[in-house]
Amino acid sequence: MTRIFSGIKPTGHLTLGNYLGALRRWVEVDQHQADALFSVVDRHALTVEHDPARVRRLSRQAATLLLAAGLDPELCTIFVQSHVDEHARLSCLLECTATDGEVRRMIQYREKGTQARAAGQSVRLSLLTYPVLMAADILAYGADEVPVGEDQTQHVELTRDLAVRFNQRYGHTFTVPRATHPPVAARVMDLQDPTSKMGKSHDSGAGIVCLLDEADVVRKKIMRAVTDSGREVEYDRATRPGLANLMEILAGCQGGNPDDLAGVYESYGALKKDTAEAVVELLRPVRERHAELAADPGYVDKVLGQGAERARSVARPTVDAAYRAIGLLPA
Ligand code: AQP
Repeated sequence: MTRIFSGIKPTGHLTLGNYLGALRRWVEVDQHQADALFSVVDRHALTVEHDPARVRRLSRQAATLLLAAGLDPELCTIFVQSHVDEHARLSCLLECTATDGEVRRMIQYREKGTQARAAGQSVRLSLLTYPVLMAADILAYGADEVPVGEDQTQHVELTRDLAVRFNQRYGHTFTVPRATHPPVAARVMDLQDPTSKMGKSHDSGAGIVCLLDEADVVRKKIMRAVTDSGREVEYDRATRPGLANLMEILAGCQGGNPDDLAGVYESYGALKKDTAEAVVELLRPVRERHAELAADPGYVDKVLGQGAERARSVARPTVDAAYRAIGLLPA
């Protein structure tokens, strides 16, 4: 059976980008067709300036939202990364497999490092090594597939390179995984700056739709989305990124194709209105279920406890094998 691993960072409130780019497919497809493991990757949230209480709160909220969106602990494994030591154990071996040059090339490291310096903050060493920890997250589980948004493609490529290198040097230990992306809305853009990704840790609150935003807030954000001064509703990501983003969001909500929306709308206003209503309807059940689950934290804890136990049992043999293969004396 295909094994799938993917994760979500508790660096902010989960967004429509997380939902359309990753979470929805985990719920609708992956958990039914594969042995799927989904993790709140909390150690990744420590790679930038953070507030401990906020990370704890967001980790619980992210886990609750995974369940609210429809992940079923009877069908898949849901857990918190820091509850499973195998990630850290493997990460240190992969740091001895990766090179300084290849991790410095990662786009996210360069972008976030620049942002931190511009804000007068120091750049944490963990920001540089974060893709290696992500590789450990994936390789520890022998994942065949990693369903992610397009922004994670480079990190999954690095994971593949590390798996191949380790296997060649020390003998076959890891499955070489591949990234998979949703057919539409694999990269939802910020509504106020449609040339940047809608990211949960980004500054522009008005450009980001959060899964827990009230319906009226969602409507307001979408109605105020930046578009261009043209009139025709055409789909062209390169020249009309704001419009294309709205068309992708609407197509993503409806399970259609953004090209098919060209010619359907006579004005940007009408497109925005339908997009807003589609998003409100998409998120309504998630918000309602989240409210129920948030009132029962004991249930969420139980799911996470059982998930961590299963994750450990899957990861341990592979990580032990990697320790032996690389030359460490068995305990
Ligand atoms: N805008 C997006 N469009 C499509 N997919 C997206 N994903 C994230 N943003 C979009 C996908 O959601 C999964 C979890 O994402 P994450 O937690 O790793 O990253 P994030 O939400 O992008 O959070 P940050 O903190 O704002 O991240 P940075 O600043 O590092 O980009 C992934 O599958 C991701 O592809």
